Amino acid sequence: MTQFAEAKKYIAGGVNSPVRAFAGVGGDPVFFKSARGAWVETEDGRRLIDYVGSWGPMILGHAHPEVVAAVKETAANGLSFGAPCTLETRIASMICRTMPSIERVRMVSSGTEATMSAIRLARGFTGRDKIIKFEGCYHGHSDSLLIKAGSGALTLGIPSSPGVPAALAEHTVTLPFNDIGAVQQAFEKFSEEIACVIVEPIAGNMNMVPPVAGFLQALSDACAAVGAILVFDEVMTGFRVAHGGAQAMHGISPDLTTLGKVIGGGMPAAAFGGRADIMAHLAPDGPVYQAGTLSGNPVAMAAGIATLTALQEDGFYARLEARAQQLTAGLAEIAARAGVPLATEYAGGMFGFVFSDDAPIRHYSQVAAADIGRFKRFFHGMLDRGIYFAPSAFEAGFISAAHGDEELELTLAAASEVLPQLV
Ligand code: KE4
Repeated sequence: MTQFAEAKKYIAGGVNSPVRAFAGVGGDPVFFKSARGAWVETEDGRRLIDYVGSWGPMILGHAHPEVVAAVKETAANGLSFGAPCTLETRIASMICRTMPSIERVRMVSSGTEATMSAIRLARGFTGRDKIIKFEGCYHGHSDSLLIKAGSGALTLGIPSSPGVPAALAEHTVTLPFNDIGAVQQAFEKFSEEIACVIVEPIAGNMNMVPPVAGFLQALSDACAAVGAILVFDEVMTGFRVAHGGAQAMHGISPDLTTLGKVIGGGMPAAAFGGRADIMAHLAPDGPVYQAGTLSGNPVAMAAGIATLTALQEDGFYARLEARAQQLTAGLAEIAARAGVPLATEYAGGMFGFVFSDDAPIRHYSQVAAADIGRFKRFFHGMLDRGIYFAPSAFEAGFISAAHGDEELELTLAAASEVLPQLV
């Protein structure tokens, strides 16, 4: 019996998160046994170069010695207290000092918790119900965010999953990402009904799609004009595309920010934070309730602190971005030589590639229209040669500080064999 079949006997769908099941690429998922640096060892004895990095957290590479040591040392002193500890204050100060828009922060255990809580806080602070999100952006699986556009962009949302009440979906308006006109129309129509806008400032859940010039500023201006809250979901981009995240890269100060992935260094930790006057509405100081047994867990904090400390190293992000540029330029060059249309993107340690001749990719519709069949063949061709990309055409990829010349050379050598087969 395969490991996947065994898993399916007990775990719904055989996985604890759907994207891991390989439904986006076909075949059975790879079971990982161990990981170190840029490499993973699989249960069936293979070594793979990993460009998923646990979907973003492993920015230093897997099993980084300083992170593992911090976890071991902290765990030996107790795994969870359910009481304040100074490790929470320490990581909070690191976050606030790195992202000046975050004047106060609250630690939670997942990105979903962070965005769900930020939405509730924005609704509680403004006394309004409507929220605006963007097609192709993913913010975790809380009810108000599992919503797709209704019949038209400006119609009220409809659930994108069973189990989400229509009555709740109606408070979410889903707009096309990077469409400034649609944002302006929505604000004209809903104006002071809008509690907040939530956006991935660089989208990483429709492959990788950067904001067009003026888009983020337009969101900031529109929110300010009607007293709505601008929420940057930086669960993926925070400490990933730049030390200060996408907000530092694009020079926009959101009212609230959500973080996750990198700040936990692989342990369950996420956060939301922002303007002190908004955060003052959060229990216990204010009426908006939010809580969590393992929020600020000392072991997770220790992993996050060790990670955020290591990435403060001089030139860390310049080296990371140079690798991402080298990888994507190499893939683009090989694809061009082979006559295979491939659009690539990168920002800091995050990258994307889409099999499309419609570059640059700036809209979800372009990703949806790309050649998914080619992506699947590329994914498996590379996996057969020991290179592990995200098992979905709608995900971004991640470079770590442990990806060096050897990993890039092996990756591009494999691509030189696979891409010409896709013509
Ligand atoms: P989590 O609840 O999975 O920790 O975070 C949700 C989330 C929120 N915001 C953004 C921008 C995110 O990318 C995510 C989660 N990202 C996915 C991968 N694109 C996690 C992988 C998975 O679902 O298994």
